[in-house]
Formats: sequence, structure tokens, C-alpha cells
Amino acid sequence: MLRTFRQHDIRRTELLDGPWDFIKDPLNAGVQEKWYERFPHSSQSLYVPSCWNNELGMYEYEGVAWYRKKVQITTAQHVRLIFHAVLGHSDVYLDGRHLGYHYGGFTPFEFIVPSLAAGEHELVVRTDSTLDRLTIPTEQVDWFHYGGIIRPCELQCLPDLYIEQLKIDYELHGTDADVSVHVQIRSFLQVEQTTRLTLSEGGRELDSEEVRIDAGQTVSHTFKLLLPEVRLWNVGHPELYSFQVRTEDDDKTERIGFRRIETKDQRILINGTPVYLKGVNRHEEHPEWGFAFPPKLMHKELDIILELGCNSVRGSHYPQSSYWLDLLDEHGLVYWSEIPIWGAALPNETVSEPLFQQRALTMIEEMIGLHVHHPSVIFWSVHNEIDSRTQEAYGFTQALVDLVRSLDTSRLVTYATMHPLEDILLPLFDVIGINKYFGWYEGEVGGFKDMLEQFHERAMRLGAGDRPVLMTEFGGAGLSGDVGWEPRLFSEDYQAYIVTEALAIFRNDPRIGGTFIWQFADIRGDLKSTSKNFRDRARGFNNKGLVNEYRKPKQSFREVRRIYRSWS
Ligand code: ADA
Repeated sequence: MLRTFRQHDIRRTELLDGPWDFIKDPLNAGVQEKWYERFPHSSQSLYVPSCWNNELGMYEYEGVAWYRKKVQITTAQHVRLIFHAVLGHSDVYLDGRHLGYHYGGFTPFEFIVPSLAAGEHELVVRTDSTLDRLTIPTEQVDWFHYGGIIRPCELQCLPDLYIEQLKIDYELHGTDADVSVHVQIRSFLQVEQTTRLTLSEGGRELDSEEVRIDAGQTVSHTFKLLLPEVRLWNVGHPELYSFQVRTEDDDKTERIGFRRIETKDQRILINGTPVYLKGVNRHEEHPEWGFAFPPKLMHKELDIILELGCNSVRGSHYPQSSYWLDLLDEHGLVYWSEIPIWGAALPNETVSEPLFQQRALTMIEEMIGLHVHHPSVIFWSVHNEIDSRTQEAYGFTQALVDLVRSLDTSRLVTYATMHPLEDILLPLFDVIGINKYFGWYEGEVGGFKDMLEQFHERAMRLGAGDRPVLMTEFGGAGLSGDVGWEPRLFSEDYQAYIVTEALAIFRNDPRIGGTFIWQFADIRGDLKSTSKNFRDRARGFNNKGLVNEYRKPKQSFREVRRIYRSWS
């Protein structure tokens, strides 16, 4: 399931979930041997969506793999094929014809196939999960980068005139909203055609317009309306509005929430009121499902996060499922969305490489396209822990930030720095996130105080003293079940000690606007990276979760619950 609500009442859509033929291609022979025309006999089938690393014998497999699905089309029709997320490089073939290539991992891409004949068709996908120095993330990364088609593949049947895009913008004046609903309609016809376009909200018709579309063209139409006294979305007050656009043969629904995000005097304001963020870092990962995290579990995840007393989640370190964001919208939690640039071990030269930069820009564009209507999203984050002390980083970051601002000015642009005392990027951002591990990687947990003093003073000098500062990562590992009488390294007790001490320090610093504990749940680590860089990862896991990988609470969970719930 993709969303918690219906996006189409008229358009026919089908998820191609279920078993697909599957074959590994470790020697990369498939393209040469034209497997997209003659798919080799495969005894294996794999459920889609899933990650292949959760299957027997494939725990560590990184590389190329092929998928095939037979698709039945009952009558000739225009078809839209949407891949909601495939990890790494993907090439898609339909009946032996190359439809296109996509690089990414956590955002959708699509192909339109006009007038597809009735009958059986063969859909083949070649994927390559290999990480290298120019992939995002690169080969040095602190999570297990699974492979596979991790979110559903969707087949939509399109009418001759179809709604290609629906984008909703608004401006608030008090509680009155100036709303613009931008609709793009595309025609497959050889002749000019008119259609009636109708806009409604929550089932109530708001406007209707006759639109003319030239043969084979796309036309844009914007509905402008003033909605007086809208109910505002806020933390804990999830007021939502569903806008539907329909033609005679097609429709699309998008859901938004009205709220105003600003910063003032180091505070984040939602609808003019400061909010202190009580959050966790969440990887969308589970030992049985990898990144193909099932919606049912998201409901439980949300319950646990609410039980903890959180009002916000950082989506570390990549765009997470729309279904998850729907749940956050519906429960009034704030979300931080970011692309998977994980920089702690990123060489400086990499950020200047044109291919790497292009991939990052595309990922930003796709992330914003995916999440732009969710009221829960109030941060767009452009990278995590790159070497923010260098001119290379400055140039690269400037380009990313400019792109975000050209696409969306209604949210805050941010990042997470691991060099708070030497970082030269601070003035580029609306909000600054700090990742630091006193009590774990460096010194005593009390070291946060001194670091923050120096940081605030430096931010002031650099002209960024008014920016809200969030503690976006801090914590330590606690092996689930390892408890004792004193807080030994790696025990649940020591982890709970670090986290509680750190939270007390941050809460006492009036210049900190929120805390995101690293991390919500234990996650599987990447062995290639782990063996080189992360020798402290017992079990091959990053054990800094407040709950273990099966979401069983550790002592730190109970301590944080007590603290977060006591903070108003
Ligand atoms: C970094 C990084 C996280 C994780 C963490 C850790 O700050 O952003 O992804 O690797 O450190 O556990 O060391």
C-alpha cells in the first residue's frame, strides 16, 4: 500500500506486488546476452517489494540482479509505470525495448507507454546495487545498503487526456489561505479536445473550468481561490485538507495541511508559535524486510515513537515512504527529510565531481517532488556530515541550497554538521544541525557544554548567530539485554547514562531548539565499511538504538520516555 488515502477514484491503478522472476548476475553478463529479450530460466522468484539481502544465501550480495514480471493488459491502453523506489542503478525494459535508466534509491521514477496493445507483456528490470566513490551514498557508509525493488511498482491506465501533475501552493494571511492549484493535463489525441476540469476539497466542489488541449500537447491550468479561516495544521493538531481535481475520465487527490514555518531568534516557529523538537533519528529498516518496510509495521513504529513522547522524526538518511509521512501528517509530527549523502568518510575531491553533484541535485529535486505536499515536512536537508570546512564543500552546498530554494520557499533548509567548531557553511542555512558524540567517540559527555559555548560564539561571528540549532545526532551503543550494576561501555546502562546527561545539557541551553537522538532502532551495518571504519559495531549492527532492531525497548528508551514526556 502506497498511501493511507486514495489518490484516484476514477483512474485505474494496480500494484504489481507479488512474486517476480529473479536472477543474480554477479558477472554482469545479462546486457551482453540480452536477458531483457530472453530472460534466462530462473528457479528463483522474489516477492516485490523487498530487498534481496533478506533472502537465503544473499545476505551480503551487492551487484547486479534482474527481475521479470508478466503483465496482462485486457484492452489496448495508455499505461504509466511507476517504480516507487529501486535501489541504485535501474534499467527498465518492456517487451525487450529499453524504456529508460534511473539512478537513485528512495524516490519514484516513471515511464509512459502510449497505446500499449492488449495481451501479455514482459516487464524486465535490471538493477545494480553496487556502491562506488561516486554513488550516493558512496562505498563508505554506516548502514547496510540493501539491493532490490524496495517499494511497489505501480501500473496505471491513462485516458486520452490525463492529469499529468497536480501541485498545490498557498500563502497564509492569518488563517485565510490564498491557494493556487496547478494542474497539468496531457493529451494523447491527434486532434484538439476540450475537457471540464473540476476542483473540489473534501467532496465540496470549489471551481470548474473548460480547458482546451491541442493534439498531443500538455496544458497547464491554475485554480486560484481564497479559503477563509482554514484550520491550521500544527504539532499535535493534524488538520488536513484533501484537494481533488477531476476531468470526465481522470482524477487525482493530494492532501495538504496549512501551516506557516519561520525562524526567529534561534527558534523554529510553526504558525507563529515556537516549537521545541523532541525527536529521534529513524532509519526505515528492519532485519526481516530491509528497506522494504511494510506499512503495518509503520503503524507500530509510530505508536512506539508517540509512546516515547516525540513530536518529530529525522528521516535519516534518505527520503522515506510516503505512507510513513502520511502517518506523521495525520498525527501532527514534524519530519526532517534528507538525501543519502553520508559524508563522514567522503573524500573532499568527491564533492567536486560533476557526476556526484548531478546525482545529488537530481535527488534533491526528486525528494522535494515526492514529499512536497506533506505538512509534516518542515526541513529539507541537503547532506549529513560532509567535510564542511572546505571551499569545495561550500561551492557544492551553495548549489544544493539554491536548488532547494528555487523549488520550495515554504520550508527550512538545513544539514547536519560534524565539525561545528570549524564549519564554514553555517551562514548558508536556515537551521543548523549538529552531530556530536561526547561520551562515546570523544571525551566525557559533559564535553557538550564547552563545545556548545564555543559553537554559539563562532556562529555569531560568522553571522549565523540567529539560526536555530538542533542537536541532530548524539548517543552511544547499548547492546540489548546487556545490563548490570554499573554503566559499562556497550551496556544498556551506559547508553542510558550518555543520552540522559546529554539531554539535560541541551535542554538547559536556551540556544538549542530541539534534540534528535541517534537513533530510534538498532540497524544492520555495512560489513565492507564496518570492517574498515567501524570496528566497534558488535554483531555487525549499529547498536545505538533506543529499541533493538526488533523494536524491543532498552533502558535508554524508558529514560528518554520519562524525559521527553516531562518536557512541555
Ligand atoms: C554519524 C552518522 C550516523 C551514524 C553515527 C554513528 O553521525 O550520521 O549515520 O553513523 O554517526 O553511529 O556513529
